[in-house]
Amino acid sequence: MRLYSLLPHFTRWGRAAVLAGATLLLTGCDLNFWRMDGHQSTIVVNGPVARSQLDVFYTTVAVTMVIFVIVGSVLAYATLKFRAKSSEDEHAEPPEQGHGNPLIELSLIGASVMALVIIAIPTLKAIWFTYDVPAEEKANAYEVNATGLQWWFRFDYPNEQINGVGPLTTSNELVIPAGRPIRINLRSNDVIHSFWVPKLAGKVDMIPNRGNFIWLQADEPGYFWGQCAEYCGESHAVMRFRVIALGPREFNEWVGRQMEPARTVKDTGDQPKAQFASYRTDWKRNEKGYSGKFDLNPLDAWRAHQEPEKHENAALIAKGKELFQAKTCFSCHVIRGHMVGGSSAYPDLTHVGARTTIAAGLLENNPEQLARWITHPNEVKPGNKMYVNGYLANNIQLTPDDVSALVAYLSSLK
Ligand code: HEC
Ligand SMILES: [Cu+2]
Repeated sequence: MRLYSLLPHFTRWGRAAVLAGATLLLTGCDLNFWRMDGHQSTIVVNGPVARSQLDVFYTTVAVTMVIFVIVGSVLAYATLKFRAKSSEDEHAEPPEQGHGNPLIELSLIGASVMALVIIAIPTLKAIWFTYDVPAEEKANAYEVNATGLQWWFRFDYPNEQINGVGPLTTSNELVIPAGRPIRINLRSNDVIHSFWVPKLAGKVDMIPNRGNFIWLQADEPGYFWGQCAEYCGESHAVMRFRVIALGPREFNEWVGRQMEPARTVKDTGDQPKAQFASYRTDWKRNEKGYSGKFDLNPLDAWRAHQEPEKHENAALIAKGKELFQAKTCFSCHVIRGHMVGGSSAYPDLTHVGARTTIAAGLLENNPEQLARWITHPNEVKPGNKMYVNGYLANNIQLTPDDVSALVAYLSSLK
């Protein structure tokens, strides 16, 4: 209470007013704070499942507010009316004690039951509604598989089969069609994780050896923040993901691009010599390096990310591709069409350049952050399997030139 003692000349109310004013000043500039519209808000929502859960929340708040006001008023009335008004009152004998009033007690029981029923009806309706896609919408639902792995998410699209390969696979950014119910099968590869996109739906656990599912729907195209919501080990707090909802045509175009094998940049002779020559590779832990702020709105930033860079250095990219094999990266990561190797236990990088984030929604996907990730994976994300099973086990060492080439290659994989 240091702050309090700095304000000795104010009355109690004066101090309270000063503190309230300071709080307002500190938070007041952030409009989203007052609208309660953070990235992971459950109050400003964008889909029918989250909305039905929000309705239950408001119903409960309304009922408990009524109880609060009634009980609070009775308490205030009794406290004021029967307080000791003089020093004589203070030493007086307590008044004669009553022993219950059946009418009041029965009414209180009745009122409690009523309150519970008022909360139970919308709660049960919401449990039914959020459990599975409504029957009349089933035919229109789109199916996706989401798997939790320490500490990232894999997404498979069983409806989009690639000849001789299997379902389309991506990681950490789940792209869905807006306006359609999405039924997501939830799986885990190791420990219990939990799938949570607050603006679209409440959380459901991903449990090893057990099939769980969730459904959700985005009202409109948008960019949504998600998070693993079950403690799952060292880097649980940075096990994030994104959901990108697109209109039907844009979604189909995205699927079309993703089904293609990895992109190869042709040498046209007029490309710059060294494009990504100067990243910092000396990142230290906890350094600020990613931002929650976007120049564009996040969905437009995602769209811009789908396009190849204007000036690509084909020679550097080709060198990066060689290094990806030489440094054993390919033994974990699939880059479909470029090299044989990798497994579904590690993120598929066939189109990694077209994502807005890397390392499970933790870092913005730009050359600096890519360089940071591949030079210091363990400092960015303690204990992660890329470091433990790859960098440590295979003793991967990268020179600054290697980093430039690998970053150019990864960025070109649109
Ligand atoms: C032992 C297997 C393994 C090796 C070897 C490996 N990685 Fe990874 N990589 C992973 C894992 C696991 C992740 C996910 C880490 C996380 O987010 O927790 C990952 C994530 C990534 C990502 C981010 C993917 C995304 O969708 O967010 C990039 C880029 C990447 N690795 C590049 C490389 C490069 C370049 C090399 C070689 C220098 C390499 N990896 C070697 C296992 C490996
Ligand atoms: Cu998790």
